[in-house]
Amino acid sequence: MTSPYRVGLVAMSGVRVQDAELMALGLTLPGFVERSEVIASLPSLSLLTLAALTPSDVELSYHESADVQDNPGALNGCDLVAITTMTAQAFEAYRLADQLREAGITVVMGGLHATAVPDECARHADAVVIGEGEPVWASVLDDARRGKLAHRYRAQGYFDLADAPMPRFDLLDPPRYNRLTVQTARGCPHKCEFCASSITLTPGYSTKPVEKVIAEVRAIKGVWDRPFIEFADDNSFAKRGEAKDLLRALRHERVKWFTECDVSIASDPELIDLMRDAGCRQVLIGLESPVEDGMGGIERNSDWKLRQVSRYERSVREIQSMLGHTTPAMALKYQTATRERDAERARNMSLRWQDAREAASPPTQ
Ligand code: B12
Ligand code: SF4
Repeated sequence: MTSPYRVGLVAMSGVRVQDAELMALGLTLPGFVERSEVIASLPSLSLLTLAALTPSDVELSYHESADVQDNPGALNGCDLVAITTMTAQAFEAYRLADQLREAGITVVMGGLHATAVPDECARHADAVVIGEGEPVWASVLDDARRGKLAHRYRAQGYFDLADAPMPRFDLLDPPRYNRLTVQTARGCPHKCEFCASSITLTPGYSTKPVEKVIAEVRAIKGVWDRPFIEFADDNSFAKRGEAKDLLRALRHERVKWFTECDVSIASDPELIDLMRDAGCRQVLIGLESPVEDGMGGIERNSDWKLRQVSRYERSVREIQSMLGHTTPAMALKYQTATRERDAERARNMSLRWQDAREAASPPTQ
């Protein structure tokens, strides 16, 4: 009898909050350090998704990088190891990949970092997957098993989230995580010049059908009674009608959740009411800068971000007052000679917003 083909999935989890320059300017990123303690343990939804698309005769194992980084021997029985990459942990991923290949294990890399710099990743992997994984993963495995692995794979066209498989949450050891993720939307209708997000994977904005999202939430509840869910979206709620349908359905699931969206929700009180009733406990909104200087041209479709800055403070207050529990965040863009002044203004604004947040009821999770 031949032994099964063994595939190890390695998630480069964890959080990186390191910018000595920003710290020297006095920025403390209010709320982020606390948030990072909660979320650092999130598992990799990309790998759980690929696992769902893996033929049943392949033996799968899921690993967090922290467990294998200094102990690559844990992956010794694998024929192939798939590593998901984020730029912040690229060097750790490369080191692990190099060690595995020296041990004769085939390494495949994919994810946002591999998509951004495939040539660099190719120096450390037998194959690099560029873009969305769903359309090509089965071919990667099939080719690898036949000894015909190509160096590059790139999805043709774009994956429709209506075809999304149920992620293999059952591969996880739930007690080690604080939250689990569900993706309700991929892409973003905006196009910010610095964005390394799922707009890198898809030029459009696609949403997952409501019934699929609810099925995933229920699957999570199957492994974890009272989960806290993080939506792995860049910009939830951009399609308002569908978003409201989802929120109405989510209300009955009685779960608490966090998501990322844009500041336009402030002008839709019905949406915010639905979010609150559906269990939203935190939203993270990328404001980029507290001042208009330097914001011009950031959003390439219509300078949408620049046009929002003057309303930021009011919008954040409105969202906080309606939602109750929120963690607004600024992804600050620092540039040129305005840095010192921006830092001062950001500090003031952050503190005022934090005051408002503290005045609201404390988050429950
Ligand atoms: C959840 C999340 C996290 C979780 C990650 C948990 C985990 N173990 O993966 C936590 C909270 C830990 C986290 C941390 C950080 N994150 Co984060 N995070 C996200 C978020 C919101 C969702 C990721 C996700 O699950 N997407 C859904 C899955 C299905 O999509 P995907 O991961 O892209 O995978 C698809 C393809 O890329 C591909 N694929 C992915 N991996 C692989 C592997 C193989 C082998 C193959 C074949 C294919 C493949 O197939 C998948 C299906 O199509 C994204 C934004 C986003 N929407 O992607 C930001 C995002 C990934 N994070 C980002 C950043 C900056 C960070 C931090 C640096 C923040 C910080 N300052 O600390 C840290 C760094 C973490 C690290 N270890 O390096 C950036 C990454 C930019 C970059 N170039 O890497 C993003 C894009 C947000 C943004 N807009 O800036 N994050
Ligand atoms: S609004 Fe956010 S997710 Fe959308 S393109 Fe800009 S930075 Fe990326």
